[in-house]
Amino acid sequence: MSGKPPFYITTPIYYVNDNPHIGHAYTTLACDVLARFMRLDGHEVMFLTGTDEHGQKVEKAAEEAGIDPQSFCDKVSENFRILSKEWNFSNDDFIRTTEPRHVESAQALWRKLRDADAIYLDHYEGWYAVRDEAFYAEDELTQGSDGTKLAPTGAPVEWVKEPSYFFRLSAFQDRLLELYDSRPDFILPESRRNEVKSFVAGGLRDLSISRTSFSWGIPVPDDPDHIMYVWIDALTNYITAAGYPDENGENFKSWWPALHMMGKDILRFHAVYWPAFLMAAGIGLPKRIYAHGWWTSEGQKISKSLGNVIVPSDIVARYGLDQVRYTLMREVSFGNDGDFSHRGAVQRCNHDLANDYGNLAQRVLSMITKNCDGQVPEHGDFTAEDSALMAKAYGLLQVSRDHLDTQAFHLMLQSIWNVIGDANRYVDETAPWALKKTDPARMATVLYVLAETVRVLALLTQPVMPDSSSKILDQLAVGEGDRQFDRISADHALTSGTALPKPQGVFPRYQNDEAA
Ligand code: ME8
Repeated sequence: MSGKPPFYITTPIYYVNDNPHIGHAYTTLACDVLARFMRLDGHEVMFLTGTDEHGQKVEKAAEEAGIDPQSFCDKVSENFRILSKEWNFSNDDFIRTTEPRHVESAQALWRKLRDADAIYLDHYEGWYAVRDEAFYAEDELTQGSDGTKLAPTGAPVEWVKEPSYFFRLSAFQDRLLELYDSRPDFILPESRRNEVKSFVAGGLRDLSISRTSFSWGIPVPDDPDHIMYVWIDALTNYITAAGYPDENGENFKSWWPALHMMGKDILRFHAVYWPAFLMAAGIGLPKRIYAHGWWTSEGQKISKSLGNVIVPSDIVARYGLDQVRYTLMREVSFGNDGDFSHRGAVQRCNHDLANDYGNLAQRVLSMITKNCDGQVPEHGDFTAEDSALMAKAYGLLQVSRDHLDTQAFHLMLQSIWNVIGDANRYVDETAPWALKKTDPARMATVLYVLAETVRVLALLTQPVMPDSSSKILDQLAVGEGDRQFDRISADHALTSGTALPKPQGVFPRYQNDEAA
Protein backbone atom coordinates (compact mmCIF):
# COMPACT_ATOMS: atom_id res chain seq x y z
CA MET A 1 0.00 0.00 0.00
CA SER A 2 1.27 3.43 -0.95
CA GLY A 3 -0.67 5.25 1.76
CA LYS A 4 -2.32 7.35 -0.91
CA PRO A 5 -6.13 7.57 -0.77
CA PRO A 6 -8.10 5.19 -3.00
CA PHE A 7 -9.71 6.78 -6.02
CA TYR A 8 -13.17 5.85 -7.32
CA ILE A 9 -14.29 7.26 -10.66
CA THR A 10 -17.47 6.63 -12.63
CA THR A 11 -18.83 7.25 -16.10
CA PRO A 12 -22.58 7.62 -16.56
CA ILE A 13 -24.15 4.29 -17.34
CA TYR A 14 -25.22 4.37 -20.95
CA TYR A 15 -28.71 3.74 -22.29
CA VAL A 16 -28.87 0.65 -24.40
CA ASN A 17 -31.39 2.15 -26.81
CA ASP A 18 -28.48 3.30 -28.94
CA ASN A 19 -25.08 2.10 -30.12
CA PRO A 20 -21.96 3.78 -28.76
CA HIS A 21 -21.12 7.18 -30.29
CA ILE A 22 -18.42 9.77 -29.73
CA GLY A 23 -20.22 11.17 -26.65
CA HIS A 24 -19.97 7.82 -24.87
CA ALA A 25 -16.37 7.29 -25.93
CA TYR A 26 -15.42 10.79 -24.78
CA THR A 27 -16.87 10.55 -21.28
CA THR A 28 -15.30 7.15 -20.73
CA LEU A 29 -11.98 8.28 -22.20
CA ALA A 30 -11.73 11.18 -19.75
CA CYS A 31 -12.36 8.74 -16.89
CA ASP A 32 -9.84 6.28 -18.30
CA VAL A 33 -7.12 8.94 -18.44
CA LEU A 34 -7.79 9.91 -14.83
CA ALA A 35 -7.92 6.30 -13.70
CA ARG A 36 -4.65 5.46 -15.44
CA PHE A 37 -2.99 8.59 -14.09
CA MET A 38 -4.03 7.84 -10.52
CA ARG A 39 -2.90 4.18 -10.76
CA LEU A 40 0.49 5.25 -12.10
CA ASP A 41 0.67 7.79 -9.31
CA GLY A 42 0.31 5.05 -6.71
CA HIS A 43 -3.40 5.15 -5.86
CA GLU A 44 -5.66 2.15 -5.75
CA VAL A 45 -8.31 2.86 -8.33
CA MET A 46 -11.78 1.65 -9.09
CA PHE A 47 -13.00 2.81 -12.47
CA LEU A 48 -16.62 1.97 -13.19
CA THR A 49 -18.67 2.11 -16.36
CA GLY A 50 -21.72 0.18 -17.52
CA THR A 51 -25.19 0.28 -19.01
CA ASP A 52 -28.54 1.74 -17.98
CA GLU A 53 -31.03 -0.87 -19.06
CA HIS A 54 -34.45 -0.05 -17.61
CA GLY A 55 -37.13 2.50 -18.43
CA GLN A 56 -39.54 3.39 -21.13
CA LYS A 57 -36.95 4.39 -23.69
CA VAL A 58 -35.22 1.00 -23.59
CA GLU A 59 -38.55 -0.84 -23.48
CA LYS A 60 -39.64 1.00 -26.64
CA ALA A 61 -36.34 0.32 -28.40
CA ALA A 62 -36.67 -3.41 -27.63
CA GLU A 63 -40.23 -3.38 -28.94
CA GLU A 64 -39.09 -1.72 -32.15
CA ALA A 65 -36.34 -4.32 -32.51
CA GLY A 66 -38.99 -7.01 -32.01
CA ILE A 67 -37.26 -8.76 -29.11
CA ASP A 68 -37.84 -9.00 -25.39
CA PRO A 69 -36.20 -6.24 -23.35
CA GLN A 70 -33.71 -8.48 -21.56
CA SER A 71 -32.34 -10.04 -24.77
CA PHE A 72 -32.23 -6.59 -26.31
CA CYS A 73 -30.22 -5.27 -23.34
CA ASP A 74 -27.86 -8.25 -23.44
CA LYS A 75 -27.13 -7.52 -27.07
CA VAL A 76 -26.62 -3.76 -26.94
CA SER A 77 -24.81 -3.75 -23.61
CA GLU A 78 -22.19 -5.97 -25.24
CA ASN A 79 -21.46 -3.16 -27.74
CA PHE A 80 -20.33 -0.98 -24.85
CA ARG A 81 -17.99 -3.68 -23.62
CA ILE A 82 -16.59 -3.89 -27.14
CA LEU A 83 -16.11 -0.10 -27.12
CA SER A 84 -14.06 -0.48 -23.93
CA LYS A 85 -11.77 -3.02 -25.58
CA GLU A 86 -11.44 -1.07 -28.82
CA TRP A 87 -10.54 2.12 -26.99
CA ASN A 88 -8.25 0.43 -24.47
CA PHE A 89 -10.37 1.57 -21.51
CA SER A 90 -9.10 0.22 -18.21
CA ASN A 91 -12.41 0.01 -16.32
CA ASP A 92 -12.27 -2.33 -13.34
CA ASP A 93 -15.96 -3.14 -13.39
CA PHE A 94 -18.84 -2.97 -15.84
CA ILE A 95 -22.22 -2.71 -14.21
CA ARG A 96 -25.60 -3.48 -15.75
CA THR A 97 -28.73 -2.29 -13.99
CA THR A 98 -30.47 -5.59 -14.76
CA GLU A 99 -27.96 -7.49 -12.61
CA PRO A 100 -29.24 -8.97 -9.32
CA ARG A 101 -26.61 -7.04 -7.29
CA HIS A 102 -28.09 -3.80 -8.58
CA VAL A 103 -31.74 -4.73 -8.16
CA GLU A 104 -30.97 -5.60 -4.54
CA SER A 105 -29.11 -2.33 -4.02
CA ALA A 106 -31.77 -0.09 -5.62
CA GLN A 107 -34.50 -1.74 -3.55
CA ALA A 108 -32.42 -1.34 -0.39
CA LEU A 109 -31.95 2.37 -1.09
CA TRP A 110 -35.68 2.72 -1.71
CA ARG A 111 -36.50 1.12 1.64
CA LYS A 112 -34.04 3.40 3.35
CA LEU A 113 -35.68 6.47 1.78
CA ARG A 114 -39.12 5.17 2.64
CA ASP A 115 -38.11 4.49 6.25
CA ALA A 116 -36.67 8.00 6.48
CA ASP A 117 -40.09 9.32 5.38
CA ALA A 118 -38.58 10.85 2.25
CA ILE A 119 -41.12 9.08 0.00
CA TYR A 120 -44.91 9.38 -0.19
CA LEU A 121 -47.62 8.01 -2.50
CA ASP A 122 -49.70 10.39 -4.65
CA HIS A 123 -50.64 10.93 -8.32
CA TYR A 124 -48.48 12.39 -11.05
CA GLU A 125 -50.07 14.41 -13.77
CA GLY A 126 -47.82 16.26 -16.15
CA TRP A 127 -45.37 16.18 -19.03
CA TYR A 128 -42.81 13.45 -19.61
CA ALA A 129 -40.12 13.15 -22.28
CA VAL A 130 -39.24 9.53 -22.89
CA ARG A 131 -36.10 10.48 -24.83
CA ASP A 132 -34.72 12.31 -21.78
CA GLU A 133 -36.51 10.06 -19.27
CA ALA A 134 -37.41 13.30 -17.51
CA PHE A 135 -40.47 15.14 -16.17
CA TYR A 136 -40.98 18.76 -17.22
CA ALA A 137 -43.18 21.57 -15.94
CA GLU A 138 -45.49 23.42 -18.33
CA ASP A 139 -43.43 26.62 -18.13
CA GLU A 140 -40.27 24.79 -19.24
CA LEU A 141 -41.78 23.66 -22.56
CA THR A 142 -41.33 25.23 -25.99
CA GLN A 143 -43.34 24.94 -29.22
CA GLY A 144 -42.03 22.85 -32.11
CA SER A 145 -42.40 24.19 -35.68
CA ASP A 146 -45.54 22.08 -36.10
CA GLY A 147 -47.02 23.41 -32.85
CA THR A 148 -46.25 20.32 -30.72
CA LYS A 149 -44.87 20.82 -27.25
CA LEU A 150 -41.19 20.11 -26.73
CA ALA A 151 -38.92 19.74 -23.72
CA PRO A 152 -36.13 22.36 -23.42
CA THR A 153 -33.82 19.69 -24.88
CA GLY A 154 -36.01 19.46 -27.99
CA ALA A 155 -37.39 16.06 -27.00
CA PRO A 156 -41.10 15.44 -27.62
CA VAL A 157 -43.20 15.26 -24.44
CA GLU A 158 -46.34 13.32 -23.60
CA TRP A 159 -48.98 13.88 -20.95
CA VAL A 160 -48.75 11.31 -18.17
CA LYS A 161 -51.35 10.71 -15.50
CA GLU A 162 -50.79 7.87 -13.05
CA PRO A 163 -50.35 6.99 -9.40
CA SER A 164 -46.80 7.67 -8.35
CA TYR A 165 -44.47 7.71 -5.40
CA PHE A 166 -42.77 11.04 -4.81
CA PHE A 167 -39.44 11.93 -3.29
CA ARG A 168 -39.53 15.02 -1.04
CA LEU A 169 -37.00 16.91 -3.11
CA SER A 170 -38.47 20.26 -2.06
CA ALA A 171 -37.31 19.61 1.50
CA PHE A 172 -33.67 19.57 0.36
CA GLN A 173 -33.38 22.99 -1.26
CA ASP A 174 -31.55 24.65 1.65
CA ARG A 175 -29.24 21.75 2.29
CA LEU A 176 -28.31 21.58 -1.38
CA LEU A 177 -27.59 25.31 -1.57
CA GLU A 178 -25.49 24.98 1.56
CA LEU A 179 -23.60 22.10 -0.04
CA TYR A 180 -22.78 24.11 -3.20
CA ASP A 181 -21.58 27.02 -1.06
CA SER A 182 -19.56 25.05 1.42
CA ARG A 183 -17.87 22.89 -1.22
CA PRO A 184 -17.15 25.21 -4.16
CA ASP A 185 -15.47 22.44 -6.15
CA PHE A 186 -18.29 19.92 -5.62
CA ILE A 187 -19.58 20.82 -9.10
CA LEU A 188 -17.10 21.68 -11.85
CA PRO A 189 -16.62 23.57 -14.07
CA GLU A 190 -17.67 26.67 -12.19
CA SER A 191 -20.08 27.92 -14.85
CA ARG A 192 -22.05 24.70 -14.44
CA ARG A 193 -22.07 25.07 -10.69
CA ASN A 194 -23.68 28.48 -11.07
CA GLU A 195 -26.36 27.03 -13.36
CA VAL A 196 -27.20 24.35 -10.82
CA LYS A 197 -27.28 26.87 -7.99
CA SER A 198 -29.74 29.11 -9.75
CA PHE A 199 -31.91 26.15 -10.71
CA VAL A 200 -32.09 25.04 -7.07
CA ALA A 201 -32.51 28.59 -5.77
CA GLY A 202 -35.54 28.90 -8.10
CA GLY A 203 -37.35 26.30 -5.99
CA LEU A 204 -37.61 22.52 -6.14
CA ARG A 205 -40.72 20.44 -6.69
CA ASP A 206 -41.06 16.96 -5.25
CA LEU A 207 -39.93 14.36 -7.75
CA SER A 208 -42.06 11.57 -9.16
CA ILE A 209 -40.01 8.41 -8.64
CA SER A 210 -42.21 5.54 -9.77
CA ARG A 211 -44.25 4.59 -12.82
CA THR A 212 -47.21 2.25 -13.31
CA SER A 213 -47.92 2.55 -17.04
CA PHE A 214 -45.22 0.12 -18.18
CA SER A 215 -43.26 -2.63 -16.53
CA TRP A 216 -39.59 -2.61 -17.62
CA GLY A 217 -37.98 -1.56 -14.38
CA ILE A 218 -37.12 -2.54 -10.83
CA PRO A 219 -40.25 -3.27 -8.79
CA VAL A 220 -40.90 -0.90 -5.89
CA PRO A 221 -40.48 -2.90 -2.66
CA ASP A 222 -43.85 -3.99 -1.25
CA ASP A 223 -45.82 -2.38 -4.08
CA PRO A 224 -45.17 -4.32 -7.28
CA ASP A 225 -47.70 -2.29 -9.31
CA HIS A 226 -45.01 0.37 -9.38
CA ILE A 227 -41.59 0.24 -10.96
CA MET A 228 -38.87 2.69 -10.00
CA TYR A 229 -38.31 5.78 -12.11
CA VAL A 230 -35.28 4.96 -14.23
CA TRP A 231 -33.10 7.75 -12.83
CA ILE A 232 -33.35 6.69 -9.19
CA ASP A 233 -32.52 3.17 -10.36
CA ALA A 234 -29.66 4.38 -12.59
CA LEU A 235 -27.96 6.74 -10.13
CA THR A 236 -27.88 4.00 -7.52
CA ASN A 237 -25.45 2.04 -9.73
CA TYR A 238 -22.62 4.14 -8.34
CA ILE A 239 -23.08 2.77 -4.84
CA THR A 240 -24.05 -0.73 -5.99
CA ALA A 241 -20.63 -1.21 -7.55
CA ALA A 242 -18.98 -0.05 -4.32
CA GLY A 243 -20.80 -2.78 -2.39
CA TYR A 244 -24.08 -1.15 -1.30
CA PRO A 245 -26.24 -2.15 0.60
CA ASP A 246 -23.29 -3.39 2.66
CA GLU A 247 -22.61 0.18 3.81
CA ASN A 248 -20.31 -0.88 6.59
CA GLY A 249 -18.35 -3.34 4.48
CA GLU A 250 -14.67 -2.79 3.72
CA ASN A 251 -15.41 -2.26 0.02
CA PHE A 252 -17.91 0.49 0.53
CA LYS A 253 -15.81 2.19 3.16
CA SER A 254 -12.71 2.19 1.02
CA TRP A 255 -14.25 3.20 -2.34
CA TRP A 256 -17.13 5.54 -1.65
CA PRO A 257 -17.34 8.54 -2.36
CA ALA A 258 -16.69 8.74 -6.09
CA LEU A 259 -15.89 11.36 -8.66
CA HIS A 260 -18.76 11.32 -11.18
CA MET A 261 -17.98 12.35 -14.75
CA MET A 262 -20.75 13.07 -17.26
CA GLY A 263 -21.94 15.27 -20.10
CA LYS A 264 -23.56 18.61 -19.29
CA ASP A 265 -27.03 17.39 -20.31
CA ILE A 266 -27.34 15.11 -17.31
CA LEU A 267 -25.81 17.37 -14.70
CA ARG A 268 -29.09 18.15 -12.93
CA PHE A 269 -29.73 14.50 -12.15
CA HIS A 270 -26.26 14.14 -10.66
CA ALA A 271 -25.86 17.48 -8.89
CA VAL A 272 -29.40 17.91 -7.53
CA TYR A 273 -31.34 14.65 -7.34
CA TRP A 274 -28.48 12.33 -6.48
CA PRO A 275 -27.08 14.32 -3.52
CA ALA A 276 -30.63 14.77 -2.21
CA PHE A 277 -31.26 11.01 -2.35
CA LEU A 278 -27.99 10.39 -0.56
CA MET A 279 -28.67 13.02 2.10
CA ALA A 280 -32.09 11.51 2.74
CA ALA A 281 -30.57 8.05 3.05
CA GLY A 282 -27.75 9.23 5.29
CA ILE A 283 -25.05 8.17 2.80
CA GLY A 284 -21.93 10.28 2.16
CA LEU A 285 -22.00 12.64 -0.82
CA PRO A 286 -19.92 12.24 -4.00
CA LYS A 287 -16.44 13.71 -4.13
CA ARG A 288 -17.17 15.72 -7.24
CA ILE A 289 -19.63 16.09 -10.10
CA TYR A 290 -17.84 17.09 -13.31
CA ALA A 291 -19.92 17.98 -16.37
CA HIS A 292 -18.02 18.14 -19.65
CA GLY A 293 -19.16 19.81 -22.85
CA TRP A 294 -20.58 18.43 -26.06
CA TRP A 295 -18.98 17.70 -29.40
CA THR A 296 -20.19 18.93 -32.73
CA SER A 297 -18.98 17.42 -36.00
CA GLU A 298 -17.47 19.72 -38.63
CA GLY A 299 -19.31 22.60 -36.97
CA GLN A 300 -22.71 20.89 -36.93
CA LYS A 301 -24.80 19.49 -34.14
CA ILE A 302 -24.46 15.69 -34.15
CA SER A 303 -27.72 13.94 -34.89
CA LYS A 304 -28.98 10.79 -36.48
CA SER A 305 -31.27 12.72 -38.79
CA LEU A 306 -28.31 14.71 -40.15
CA GLY A 307 -26.47 11.41 -40.57
CA ASN A 308 -23.29 12.81 -39.01
CA VAL A 309 -22.99 10.54 -36.00
CA ILE A 310 -19.33 9.90 -35.23
CA VAL A 311 -18.83 6.18 -34.72
CA PRO A 312 -15.98 5.50 -32.29
CA SER A 313 -14.57 2.55 -34.26
CA ASP A 314 -14.55 4.59 -37.49
CA ILE A 315 -12.35 7.38 -36.18
CA VAL A 316 -9.98 4.89 -34.58
CA ALA A 317 -9.65 3.06 -37.90
CA ARG A 318 -9.02 6.35 -39.66
CA TYR A 319 -6.53 8.12 -37.36
CA GLY A 320 -5.29 5.42 -34.95
CA LEU A 321 -6.38 4.84 -31.36
CA ASP A 322 -3.82 6.87 -29.45
CA GLN A 323 -4.08 9.64 -32.02
CA VAL A 324 -7.83 9.89 -31.37
CA ARG A 325 -7.42 9.65 -27.61
CA TYR A 326 -4.89 12.48 -27.74
CA THR A 327 -6.97 14.62 -30.10
CA LEU A 328 -10.10 14.39 -27.96
CA MET A 329 -8.27 15.28 -24.77
CA ARG A 330 -6.21 18.07 -26.32
CA GLU A 331 -8.48 19.72 -28.84
CA VAL A 332 -10.93 21.22 -26.32
CA SER A 333 -10.54 22.92 -22.96
CA PHE A 334 -12.13 20.22 -20.87
CA GLY A 335 -15.54 21.37 -19.71
CA ASN A 336 -16.24 23.41 -22.86
CA ASP A 337 -18.04 22.32 -26.01
CA GLY A 338 -15.81 21.43 -28.93
CA ASP A 339 -15.84 20.63 -32.59
CA PHE A 340 -14.43 17.43 -34.04
CA SER A 341 -13.13 18.04 -37.54
CA HIS A 342 -11.00 16.05 -39.94
CA ARG A 343 -8.69 19.02 -40.34
CA GLY A 344 -8.26 19.31 -36.57
CA ALA A 345 -7.55 15.61 -36.14
CA VAL A 346 -4.98 15.58 -38.98
CA GLN A 347 -3.29 18.61 -37.48
CA ARG A 348 -3.00 16.87 -34.10
CA CYS A 349 -1.72 13.63 -35.71
CA ASN A 350 0.82 15.27 -37.95
CA HIS A 351 1.88 18.34 -36.05
CA ASP A 352 1.70 17.47 -32.34
CA LEU A 353 2.33 13.74 -32.58
CA ALA A 354 4.38 12.97 -35.71
CA ASN A 355 6.42 16.21 -35.88
CA ASP A 356 6.79 17.31 -32.27
CA TYR A 357 6.70 14.24 -30.05
CA GLY A 358 7.40 11.40 -32.50
CA ASN A 359 10.20 13.18 -34.24
CA LEU A 360 11.88 14.09 -30.96
CA ALA A 361 11.91 10.46 -29.80
CA GLN A 362 12.90 9.18 -33.22
CA ARG A 363 15.75 11.64 -33.75
CA VAL A 364 17.23 11.02 -30.32
CA LEU A 365 16.97 7.26 -30.50
CA SER A 366 18.40 7.06 -34.04
CA MET A 367 21.36 9.27 -33.13
CA ILE A 368 22.04 7.03 -30.13
CA THR A 369 21.89 3.92 -32.31
CA LYS A 370 24.23 5.42 -34.86
CA ASN A 371 26.69 7.18 -32.61
CA CYS A 372 26.63 5.49 -29.21
CA ASP A 373 26.67 1.78 -30.10
CA GLY A 374 22.94 1.55 -29.43
CA GLN A 375 23.48 2.05 -25.69
CA VAL A 376 22.33 4.71 -23.26
CA PRO A 377 25.28 7.12 -23.60
CA GLU A 378 27.77 7.95 -20.87
CA HIS A 379 27.41 11.53 -19.72
CA GLY A 380 29.86 14.11 -18.41
CA ASP A 381 28.96 17.04 -16.15
CA PHE A 382 25.63 18.64 -16.97
CA THR A 383 25.51 22.27 -18.08
CA ALA A 384 22.89 24.65 -16.74
CA GLU A 385 20.84 24.06 -19.92
CA ASP A 386 21.04 20.29 -19.50
CA SER A 387 19.90 20.44 -15.90
CA ALA A 388 17.16 22.97 -16.70
CA LEU A 389 15.63 20.74 -19.35
CA MET A 390 15.61 17.64 -17.16
CA ALA A 391 14.34 19.58 -14.15
CA LYS A 392 11.47 20.93 -16.21
CA ALA A 393 10.62 17.40 -17.31
CA TYR A 394 10.66 16.08 -13.73
CA GLY A 395 8.59 19.07 -12.64
CA LEU A 396 5.84 18.03 -15.06
CA LEU A 397 4.65 15.38 -12.63
CA GLN A 398 3.47 17.92 -10.07
CA VAL A 399 2.18 20.23 -12.79
CA SER A 400 0.13 17.35 -14.22
CA ARG A 401 -1.22 16.37 -10.81
CA ASP A 402 -2.33 19.94 -10.22
CA HIS A 403 -4.10 20.16 -13.57
CA LEU A 404 -5.81 16.80 -13.22
CA ASP A 405 -6.96 17.72 -9.76
CA THR A 406 -9.50 19.91 -11.56
CA GLN A 407 -9.75 17.63 -14.61
CA ALA A 408 -7.87 20.11 -16.83
CA PHE A 409 -6.61 17.44 -19.25
CA HIS A 410 -5.88 19.98 -21.96
CA LEU A 411 -3.63 21.99 -19.62
CA MET A 412 -1.72 18.89 -18.61
CA LEU A 413 -1.11 18.10 -22.28
CA GLN A 414 -0.15 21.70 -23.05
CA SER A 415 2.44 21.60 -20.27
CA ILE A 416 3.86 18.33 -21.56
CA TRP A 417 4.02 19.74 -25.09
CA ASN A 418 5.82 22.82 -23.80
CA VAL A 419 8.61 20.56 -22.62
CA ILE A 420 8.54 18.67 -25.92
CA GLY A 421 9.03 22.06 -27.60
CA ASP A 422 11.90 22.88 -25.24
CA ALA A 423 13.52 19.53 -25.96
CA ASN A 424 13.26 20.05 -29.72
CA ARG A 425 14.80 23.51 -29.38
CA TYR A 426 17.56 22.03 -27.24
CA VAL A 427 18.31 19.51 -30.04
CA ASP A 428 18.57 22.34 -32.56
CA GLU A 429 20.71 24.51 -30.30
CA THR A 430 23.11 21.81 -29.15
CA ALA A 431 23.28 20.23 -32.65
CA PRO A 432 24.59 16.85 -31.47
CA TRP A 433 25.25 15.75 -35.08
CA ALA A 434 27.88 18.50 -35.35
CA LEU A 435 29.40 17.61 -31.97
CA LYS A 436 30.12 14.13 -33.23
CA LYS A 437 33.38 15.32 -34.79
CA THR A 438 34.23 18.30 -32.58
CA ASP A 439 33.35 17.02 -29.10
CA PRO A 440 32.02 13.42 -28.94
CA ALA A 441 31.91 13.43 -25.14
CA ARG A 442 29.62 16.46 -25.18
CA MET A 443 27.52 14.79 -27.87
CA ALA A 444 27.07 11.79 -25.59
CA THR A 445 25.98 14.03 -22.71
CA VAL A 446 23.50 15.88 -24.91
CA LEU A 447 22.01 12.62 -26.15
CA TYR A 448 21.82 11.33 -22.58
CA VAL A 449 19.92 14.44 -21.48
CA LEU A 450 17.53 14.04 -24.37
CA ALA A 451 16.95 10.33 -23.80
CA GLU A 452 16.25 10.99 -20.13
CA THR A 453 13.82 13.77 -21.04
CA VAL A 454 12.02 11.48 -23.48
CA ARG A 455 11.80 8.80 -20.77
CA VAL A 456 9.97 11.20 -18.48
CA LEU A 457 7.72 12.44 -21.27
CA ALA A 458 6.78 8.89 -22.23
CA LEU A 459 5.99 8.01 -18.60
CA LEU A 460 3.67 11.00 -18.41
CA THR A 461 1.88 10.40 -21.70
CA GLN A 462 0.96 6.84 -20.65
CA PRO A 463 -2.52 7.74 -19.33
CA VAL A 464 -3.53 9.42 -22.59
CA MET A 465 -1.64 7.22 -25.06
CA PRO A 466 -0.91 3.92 -23.33
CA ASP A 467 0.28 1.91 -26.36
CA SER A 468 2.45 4.53 -28.01
CA SER A 469 4.04 5.57 -24.73
CA SER A 470 4.79 1.95 -23.99
CA LYS A 471 6.52 1.58 -27.38
CA ILE A 472 8.73 4.57 -26.61
CA LEU A 473 9.54 3.19 -23.16
CA ASP A 474 10.38 -0.20 -24.73
CA GLN A 475 12.82 1.55 -27.04
CA LEU A 476 14.47 3.15 -24.00
CA ALA A 477 14.63 -0.29 -22.32
CA VAL A 478 12.54 0.96 -19.40
CA GLY A 479 11.20 -2.21 -17.76
CA GLU A 480 7.52 -2.76 -17.01
CA GLY A 481 8.28 -2.39 -13.31
CA ASP A 482 9.82 1.05 -13.81
CA ARG A 483 6.89 2.84 -15.37
CA GLN A 484 5.13 4.19 -12.28
CA PHE A 485 5.30 7.91 -11.62
CA ASP A 486 7.56 7.43 -8.60
CA ARG A 487 10.29 6.82 -11.19
CA ILE A 488 10.01 10.41 -12.38
CA SER A 489 13.14 11.75 -10.73
CA ALA A 490 16.88 11.94 -11.24
CA ASP A 491 17.28 9.00 -8.83
CA HIS A 492 15.73 6.72 -11.42
CA ALA A 493 17.38 8.23 -14.47
CA LEU A 494 18.51 6.02 -17.35
CA THR A 495 21.60 3.93 -16.69
CA SER A 496 24.45 4.57 -19.10
CA GLY A 497 25.53 1.49 -21.00
CA THR A 498 22.08 -0.09 -21.13
CA ALA A 499 21.58 -1.69 -24.56
CA LEU A 500 18.66 -0.26 -26.51
CA PRO A 501 16.60 -2.01 -29.17
CA LYS A 502 16.51 -0.72 -32.72
CA PRO A 503 14.34 2.41 -32.80
CA GLN A 504 11.10 2.58 -34.76
CA GLY A 505 8.76 5.46 -35.48
CA VAL A 506 5.74 5.50 -33.16
CA PHE A 507 3.52 8.21 -34.64
CA PRO A 508 3.10 7.83 -38.41
CA ARG A 509 1.98 10.88 -40.37
CA TYR A 510 -1.62 10.86 -41.52
CA GLN A 511 -1.32 10.36 -45.26
CA ASN A 512 -4.06 10.82 -47.84
CA ASP A 513 -4.42 14.24 -46.41
CA GLU A 514 -7.35 15.70 -48.31
CA ALA A 515 -7.84 18.38 -45.66
CA ALA A 516 -4.33 19.79 -45.86
O1 ME8 B 1 -27.80 9.91 -20.14
N1 ME8 B 1 -20.71 15.17 -27.05
O2 ME8 B 1 -27.25 7.85 -20.96
P1 ME8 B 1 -26.78 8.23 -22.44
C1 ME8 B 1 -20.29 14.82 -25.81
N2 ME8 B 1 -28.39 6.62 -19.01
N3 ME8 B 1 -20.97 14.02 -25.00
C2 ME8 B 1 -22.13 13.53 -25.43
C3 ME8 B 1 -22.65 13.82 -26.71
C4 ME8 B 1 -21.88 14.68 -27.54
N4 ME8 B 1 -22.27 15.05 -28.76
N5 ME8 B 1 -23.82 13.16 -26.84
C5 ME8 B 1 -24.01 12.49 -25.69
C6 ME8 B 1 -27.74 8.70 -20.04
N6 ME8 B 1 -23.00 12.72 -24.85
C7 ME8 B 1 -28.16 8.01 -18.77
C8 ME8 B 1 -27.12 8.23 -17.72
S1 ME8 B 1 -26.10 7.88 -15.29
C9 ME8 B 1 -26.67 7.40 -13.78
C10 ME8 B 1 -27.41 7.61 -16.39
C11 ME8 B 1 -22.81 12.20 -23.50
O3 ME8 B 1 -26.48 6.96 -23.11
C12 ME8 B 1 -23.93 12.60 -22.57
O4 ME8 B 1 -23.71 13.86 -22.02
O5 ME8 B 1 -27.74 9.16 -23.07
C13 ME8 B 1 -23.85 11.48 -21.54
O6 ME8 B 1 -22.82 11.76 -20.61
C14 ME8 B 1 -23.52 10.29 -22.42
O7 ME8 B 1 -22.83 10.79 -23.55
C15 ME8 B 1 -24.73 9.60 -23.01
O8 ME8 B 1 -25.41 8.97 -22.08
